[in-house]
Amino acid sequence: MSSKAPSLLDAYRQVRRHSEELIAPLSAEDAVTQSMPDASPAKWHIAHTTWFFETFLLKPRLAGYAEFDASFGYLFNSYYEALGARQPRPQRGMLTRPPLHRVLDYRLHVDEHMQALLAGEPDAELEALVRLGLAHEEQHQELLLMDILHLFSLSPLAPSYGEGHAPPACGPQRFLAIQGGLLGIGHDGQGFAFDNEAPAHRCFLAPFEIAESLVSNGQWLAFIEDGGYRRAEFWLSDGWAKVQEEGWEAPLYWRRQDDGWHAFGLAGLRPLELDAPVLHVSYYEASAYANWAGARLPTEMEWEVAARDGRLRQLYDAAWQWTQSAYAPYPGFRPGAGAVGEYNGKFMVSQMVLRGGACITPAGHSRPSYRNFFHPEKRWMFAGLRLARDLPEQAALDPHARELAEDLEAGFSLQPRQLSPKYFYDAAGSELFEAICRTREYYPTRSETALLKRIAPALAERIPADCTLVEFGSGASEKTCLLLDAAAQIRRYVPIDISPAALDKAAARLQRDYPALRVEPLCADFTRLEALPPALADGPRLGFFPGSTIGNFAPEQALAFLQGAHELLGPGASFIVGVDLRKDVKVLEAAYNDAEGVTARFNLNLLQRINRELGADFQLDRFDHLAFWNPEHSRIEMHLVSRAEQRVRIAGMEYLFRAGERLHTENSYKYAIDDFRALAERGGWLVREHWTSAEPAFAVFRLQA
Ligand code: AVI
Repeated sequence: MSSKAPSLLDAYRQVRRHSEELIAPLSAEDAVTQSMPDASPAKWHIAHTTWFFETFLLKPRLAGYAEFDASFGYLFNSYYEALGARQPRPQRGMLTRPPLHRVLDYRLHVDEHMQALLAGEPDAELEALVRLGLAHEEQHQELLLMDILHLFSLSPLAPSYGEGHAPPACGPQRFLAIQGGLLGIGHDGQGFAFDNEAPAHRCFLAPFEIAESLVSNGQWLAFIEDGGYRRAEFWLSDGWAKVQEEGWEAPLYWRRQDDGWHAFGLAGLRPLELDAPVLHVSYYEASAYANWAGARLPTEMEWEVAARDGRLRQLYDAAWQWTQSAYAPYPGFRPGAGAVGEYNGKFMVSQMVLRGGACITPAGHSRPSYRNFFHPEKRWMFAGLRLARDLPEQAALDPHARELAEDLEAGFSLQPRQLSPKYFYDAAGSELFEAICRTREYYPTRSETALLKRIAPALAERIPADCTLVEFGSGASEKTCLLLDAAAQIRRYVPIDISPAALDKAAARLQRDYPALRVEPLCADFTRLEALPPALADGPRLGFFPGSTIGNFAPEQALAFLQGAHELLGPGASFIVGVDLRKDVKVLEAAYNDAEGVTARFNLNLLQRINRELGADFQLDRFDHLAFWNPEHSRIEMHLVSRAEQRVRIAGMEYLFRAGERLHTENSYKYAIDDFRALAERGGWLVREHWTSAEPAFAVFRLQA
């Protein structure tokens, strides 16, 4: 079997044959009766689609073509003003003449001549018109089935047209998050589309979520049972008026019988299938249902963006889906020249857009940009609905979470994605960091502690009386005791930390162990602190920044921090800074890849925190910890690596992580003595002294303002 797209002539033959197959189950009486002004008899549909080819293709383009019947222009013109007077639409059912067999002869006549027209290589304009004629005929194939169903629904015999047009069942009613932004919609000109789908253009969408499946009969039943058709609060004003006027109690073809609800369809009257999509509801009903369900209808732009996302079910094979968009031209829309320009353009008012496709839509007829449209009260189409909801605005978050959300949004828009390591230190993260410090491989804490013990007397000698000790990123304040034990002249202690839990715990312990000390904890991001509260820091000041936390800043940030600390601590202050030193790569890499996996848990805890604080859905087992030495930048880098392609929802946004994609979570710069000395001096400090620990080497600097 060839997988090639059919030639134009083959496509023509297939579409035309399908129309004839559709009328095969009908009697001559079925084919001529008009059940309401909106519907047309089947005979009229198959004549009108033939008239389209005769009028727009054969007459203007096939030399010597003789019109089949001069009266047919009046009988089978639908709405083209440019082509003159026509049979009024509500009276198409009066056309008992020509008889059906003459209409079928008309089809044969036109088909023969179309074959002659398409025998050569058609030019682009001819091909475009034929494709329009075929798409038009496919629309009428669907209309024919809609109209037959309406006709049969009025028959006391409840006839069956036939099997084979059932929609697929609704699946899980999950909502899928779609990231907003400036997004493209509309047809890009590749392949056939109707004029109303163009021009392609961009529109701004706020983040939203949209249901994976359509609303089911079962859900609709719950709406009915909850008084949905009797409670004005769910309805638009026009819709409520319509419900009263028409006495609507259920979708168009639902019938309440002694043994429960039934639905009439092309296969006849059947017990209601609860997991089938609801069909034959008006826009007004769809909108009322959405209100009742605490949701809304999507806009047509949202629908199209979501359809292109690839995760929605029942897009084209179940029911047309009402949108909350009024049918209007796209920016820059121009109708085609001549009578075909009347095809779509003149209907762009008072109708609502439906997207997707239905179980009676010919296969392959629709596409993501397809715009169907009907008046809001119409119900005989195969119309259903898919719900949408706004995603909570970031404003709903508390200020801390909002800051995280904003930093995350900014960092995740970079390539590679990144997030500041300051977010590691929630309560669990602070404890995990303490656990890292106890691992065999993580030497900085041990090296620095040993060094501080050794030099504490020397440091104490240089600490002035009545001094205030200000510690940046104090965490558990463990190394602080080494200074406090050696220098009783320290009167006040100001630990500054971003984690309230760690801060409270450490402050309480120090207050207990050093009753003469005034402990004044300050919960803050010390990189953003512009001044110390005056009451907290009178007298000489001593800054303390151990642990090589300065290594978590990029060199320019480290410089800014040193300058800021100079300002904050003020004239005459001293500053004790711990700095990890460059060394053997094996030692460095082992320190960030401990065998127990504590560092990995610390790294992954960042995702846990985002889940908790921003309602995100990271699955921790779908990311790996990665830490390695980057010699070019003289730093250890930590990342989280996505194990597979996955989507993560965070604070109303959705992020795609490709397999192997990294989230950069931390840098830990390692210095040479001279490099740090130069940096401190650029930061405005005098480097008074430095000491180096035993291997693995770590340095402590004493700076003077
Ligand atoms: C706090 N900071 C100095 C530690 C470091 O070594 O960069 C944080 C850390 N990250 C992984 N292990 C420890």
